[in-house]
Amino acid sequence: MSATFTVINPATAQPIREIGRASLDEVDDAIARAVRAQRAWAGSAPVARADALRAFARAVEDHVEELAQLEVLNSGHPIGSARWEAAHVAQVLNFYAGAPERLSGQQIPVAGGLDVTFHEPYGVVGIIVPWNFPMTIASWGFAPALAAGNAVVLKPAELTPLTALRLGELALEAGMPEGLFTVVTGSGSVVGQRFVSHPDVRKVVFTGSTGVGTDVAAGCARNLKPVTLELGGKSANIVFDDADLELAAASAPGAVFDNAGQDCCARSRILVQRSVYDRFLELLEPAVRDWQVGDPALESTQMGPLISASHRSTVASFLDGADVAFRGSAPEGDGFWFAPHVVLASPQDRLAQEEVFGPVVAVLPFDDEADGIRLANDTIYGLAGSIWTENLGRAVRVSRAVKSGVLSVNSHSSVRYWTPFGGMKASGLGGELGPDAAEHFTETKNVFFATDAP
Ligand code: TXE
Repeated sequence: MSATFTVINPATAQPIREIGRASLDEVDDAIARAVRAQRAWAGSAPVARADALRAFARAVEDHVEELAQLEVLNSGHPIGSARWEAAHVAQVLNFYAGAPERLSGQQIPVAGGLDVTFHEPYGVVGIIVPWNFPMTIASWGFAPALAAGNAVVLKPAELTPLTALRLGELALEAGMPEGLFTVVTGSGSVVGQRFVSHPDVRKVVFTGSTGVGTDVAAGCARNLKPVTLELGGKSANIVFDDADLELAAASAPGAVFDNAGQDCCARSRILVQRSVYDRFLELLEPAVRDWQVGDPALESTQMGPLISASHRSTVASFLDGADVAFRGSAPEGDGFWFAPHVVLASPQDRLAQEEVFGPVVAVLPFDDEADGIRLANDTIYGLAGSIWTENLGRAVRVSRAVKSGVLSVNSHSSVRYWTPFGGMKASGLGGELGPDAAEHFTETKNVFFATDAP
């Protein structure tokens, strides 16, 4: 096996850099250093950990432009999105910097003594990150894990390691202890699997495909190791006939074509009530044609290329035999470009069931509220979704009935780090973000102190 892999710019198909492929021994070394660093970190004063995380956040803030430019180069994200992502990492760090001083246990009334609980860190946490949002998804794991007193070993995706590597450097530059947060590059089968099998990694956080996530969970089960899974999605954008159709249609492209559809929350099925189906498609067409696909370095660009040539082939395969209603545009030439497509589909079509992870949206009609809910729930996934209606009662009923972890009414809300995020069904296990995420990186210890005189 080669000791390096080549990172490619997806907008030009040109190589950018060679990155080391860690061996098993190198992974084990990083874990051993993490074990040592964690002991000192967990033993330090809560305020010291809070200050260290705030210093890390400031270092990220000071390098937002550099991180954003790296993401444009490595992932083809439009510069506006990439700046948002880099700033988001700093915000996530700042938010969880409050956690060390707030991880309070309980005092539980008992006879003959005092009973208290402690939130003990796991020790070393292994975080496995996909290529679609390299910085943000990494931070959702490492910020609360560090805040709770753990050390972190982080494996970025082979395709997109550059921002994670830079974040690892910035942590050290900001004064975080050596070994506490280590970015280990390499393959999933070596580095990722070692996080699963190594006895000193006490929790794993995995974001990626449902297939690999299931294997990771099975491996963690064999080692009795807790695991958080953020997996695929086939989220529904449900448009009722009483909705503000203009707004629903104007916002629909952003909800699925953002990041070229390579978003676990992409609203990749638009379910439209039959009575407004034709009108909605009329309104959607100009919005899709106006969607700006091109050079990610330009401020005006809304969508860049797909991540790789092989991923482009996978996305293209979904269009075999599909009924394309209309499409947007994309540049010609080098780079892994793919135009946005709107496809008319039936509920059992592959396009209506499987995650495309590209700029292809399936539109399906439904008859009434019950039919819309049935269709929304008619996939193995349950991550996100949007509901468009002016009827308050319906908004409440439908948002309770759709089996998804993150829903939005009359908008397509993006992730807010201070609110919980996580999927149901095949979209995941356990949650991330929100007020309780640091606690997810601890286990509760209960201690009884006898007070009765002997
Ligand atoms: O994901 P993988 P890939 C979906 C999406 C996409 C498909 C494939 O449909 O087209 O998955 O993407 C590491 N043990 N999503 O191939 O393979 C791997 O190195 C431990 C949806 O990138 O799941 C990478 O760091 N780790 C999703 C990470 O797991 C292993 C986001 C994800 O890789 C491993 C990404 C193993 N055996 C892809 N094999 C979403 N919905 O957000 C691989 N890895």
